[in-house]
Amino acid sequence: MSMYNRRLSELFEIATRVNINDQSRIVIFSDCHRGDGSNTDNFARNENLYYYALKCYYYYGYTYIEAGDGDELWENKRLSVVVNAHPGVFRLLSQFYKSNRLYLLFGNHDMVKRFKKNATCVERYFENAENCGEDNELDVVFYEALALKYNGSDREFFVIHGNQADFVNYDVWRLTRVMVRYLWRPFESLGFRDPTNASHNYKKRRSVEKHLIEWADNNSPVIAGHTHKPNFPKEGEAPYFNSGSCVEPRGVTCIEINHGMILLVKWKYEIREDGALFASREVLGGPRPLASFFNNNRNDDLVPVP
Ligand SMILES: [Mn+2]
Repeated sequence: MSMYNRRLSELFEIATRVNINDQSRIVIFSDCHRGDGSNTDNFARNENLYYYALKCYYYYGYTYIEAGDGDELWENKRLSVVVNAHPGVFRLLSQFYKSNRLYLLFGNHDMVKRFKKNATCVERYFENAENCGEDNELDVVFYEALALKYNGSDREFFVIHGNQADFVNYDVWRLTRVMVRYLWRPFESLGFRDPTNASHNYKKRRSVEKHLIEWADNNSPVIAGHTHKPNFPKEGEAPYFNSGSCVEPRGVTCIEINHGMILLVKWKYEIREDGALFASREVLGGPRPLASFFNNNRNDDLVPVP
């Protein structure tokens, strides 16, 4: 068993359980990389699209799950810079939070959220208030892993960022952050690609995907991000889903769970005859019933022989 396999299993054990059923509506985004609004902020070009999509999900009663790398805190040392650059988005996120429909996971680019003093207070995270309240009940919790427990059974979808299957972005993430911040950034502006980045480096991405797929094949369905490559498993493939990202030039992708079905969706701009732009939602994968991903009774193999 590989190191990654063991680590994923350990995280699955301790993951926060979230009950879902056939009435649940959930949307999973990842890798928004919300930045400072400058021209290095790749989220900025999709901000309106993302904002509109979120407004729809909020209106229709969805719970928002962010599977890591929501904020770009390698390029930006201060979260307040990010909050100030996208106030509308954070206002909307705080509405999800206030109606108990928000789960935020941290990834490698916002790993600092793991440490309490950085960004736990609601005011600081959503509104960038100078004075953070002392009331602990208002703290935003950042998770590393969730398990969506379907209909109270042991059928669970494992939600993680995915960097846990990526050595340079988990085991030595601080070192990688230093390299990216101070070494690669200047090269990047000359057109070089950061070699530690799973979304730029094809081989690296394949290796991360391989570990996640392997785990999903032997354990439970996985919903991850990190690679920026959206994925919806085809019939007969291991149940590995990827929500993609919000930093591609042409739209944002996400995973929807709606009344017992799961879909991969893309929000993008289209143009009408009269030249008006509009936001459209395209289904890239599914819908397929959640239950169909457990049909082969994977867990039966694990029953000990008496
Ligand atoms: Mn990542």
